[in-house]
Amino acid sequence: MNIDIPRLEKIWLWIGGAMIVVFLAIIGFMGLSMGLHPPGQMRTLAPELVDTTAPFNTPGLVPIGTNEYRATVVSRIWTFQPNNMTIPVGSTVHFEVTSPDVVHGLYIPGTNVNIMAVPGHITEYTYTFKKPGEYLVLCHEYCGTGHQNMMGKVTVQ
Ligand SMILES: [Cu+2]
Repeated sequence: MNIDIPRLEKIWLWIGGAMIVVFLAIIGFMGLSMGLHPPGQMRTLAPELVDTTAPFNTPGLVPIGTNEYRATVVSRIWTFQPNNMTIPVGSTVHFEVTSPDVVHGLYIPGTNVNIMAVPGHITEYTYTFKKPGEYLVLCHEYCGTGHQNMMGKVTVQ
């Protein structure tokens, strides 16, 4: 089959094709040679090992200094472990979050806490709660039929 393509159209097809090749080459170079990856997912943990691997086998809030805490959170269908945390005002919380099943999110409205809980990865984020009050903890990634019930609470007093 011989299709008669106008010369100008041929030129633009080649330019478009060349751009795709260049862009893919740049992405490949950055990903493979420069080691770029999504932020906050440096640590990995196989989903099937979450319940038997420290610290995620004992999720919870642990004081690690003056007004400083480490919150080890397992997000699973359809709850957060722990889903109720109480801290003094001004506390800095180092979140570390993972999931043994599907992708979840940990979002605390009114703060910058917006964490992806991805199976196989441990996502970390640090936040200082300067205002007292009750903060809602929500899953913001649709994760199944019980998604709307997946919530928790941080009380800052
Ligand atoms: Cu969820």
